[in-house]
Amino acid sequence: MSDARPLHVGRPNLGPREVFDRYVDRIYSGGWLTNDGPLVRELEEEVAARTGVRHCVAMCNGTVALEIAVRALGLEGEVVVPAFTFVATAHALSWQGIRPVFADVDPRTHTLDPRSVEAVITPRTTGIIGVHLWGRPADVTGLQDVADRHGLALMFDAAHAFDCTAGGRPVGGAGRVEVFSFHATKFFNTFEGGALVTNDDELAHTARLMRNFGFAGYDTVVHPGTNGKMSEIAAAMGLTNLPGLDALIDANRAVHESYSRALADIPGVEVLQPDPLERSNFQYVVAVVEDGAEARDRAVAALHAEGVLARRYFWPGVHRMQPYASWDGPAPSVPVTEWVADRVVVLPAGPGVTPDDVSTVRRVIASAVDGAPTPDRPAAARR
Ligand code: T4K
Repeated sequence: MSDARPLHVGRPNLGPREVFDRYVDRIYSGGWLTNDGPLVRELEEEVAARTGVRHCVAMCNGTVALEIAVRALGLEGEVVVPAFTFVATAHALSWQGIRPVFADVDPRTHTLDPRSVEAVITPRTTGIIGVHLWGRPADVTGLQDVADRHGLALMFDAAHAFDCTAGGRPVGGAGRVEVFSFHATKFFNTFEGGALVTNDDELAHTARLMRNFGFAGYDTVVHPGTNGKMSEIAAAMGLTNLPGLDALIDANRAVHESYSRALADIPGVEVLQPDPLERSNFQYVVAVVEDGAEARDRAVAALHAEGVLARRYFWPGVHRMQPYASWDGPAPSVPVTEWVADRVVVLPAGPGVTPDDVSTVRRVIASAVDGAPTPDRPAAARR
């Protein structure tokens, strides 16, 4: 590492402090802190415009937004989800008494494979949740086709995919509803936060009611609901960060390309590439160590020893996490998920990463996986 800066995944993208301060001044002078405040409304308008959808309903986090989306869609029984995702995708269902059924992912994209979805549909299935993992769009057309043929509701967990495209269109308008996370570690953050976006007027109306305990007026409750509201300070952070996103994508892309070049000559290590036909936010630099879990974990440990906090993510697959691992019945057949979960390492990314940092990461990984010529280990000495 080039200096004592922390080099880790999940470093927040922060807009200018003076802009944030101006929003804080507005909060202080208005005395309005939460409950559908003016900054939340402004953020919702901006997000809806940026994603090209009719409705954005801002929420306190992505998980609650997923839970509300699931309820607003009326899902029940079983819902198909990828086994390779963050656990919140499945928990948003089981938390509400719905059974997540795990399907496999495509090895090239790490997103839900429509053929695998089709294989696990039963008479109890009511929906499918695709995940745009790492910001790479799921196979929206293939999943919609499966959903249509079986009469299922399709929604997307777009937690990673703000400002990305799917089929050339901004992520946000596919399926019945899509859900973003604006967590601190995401491309676009509001400290904690999230949003449900949809072109369905009725669904948006229901989600707004559910977000606020089902209140339809001052003392009129028309629906069961929860507290999913975004606060004004969270919206202030969002409004501060939005204008910088285009520049952030450029900076993220440069770092992604730099890693891709640097790691290209390490046999058995590959940096996952975004779809060249889509816009990506390049928030995640995902390396795949083909030798398997042992080599991958060696690389992660060696990086940690150098102060580089790279992470394996979503290991060992959600189907192997509780409570799902203990559920009765045969274990889901998700070989690609298991292959990928054993091999993925997410590297520190973002504008703070320097060429020196990338060289360090390259040197450490090469040496740990024992597969590349490095200054201290020439090619001839390798196995
Ligand atoms: N669906 C998907 C596909 C998701 O990935 C997520 C969330 C959700 C749904 C649910 O959305 P939310 O309800 O979270 O809005 C993180 C996040 O907590 C979580 O938002 C995210 N996905 C998940 C993939 O990762 P951890 O376990 O990685 O967090 P933690 O505390 O270990 O931090 C990771 C790294 O980030 C560390 O290197 C430290 C750094 N960091 C973290 C925070 C919070 C900072 O530098 N500053 C910070 O403020 O979970």
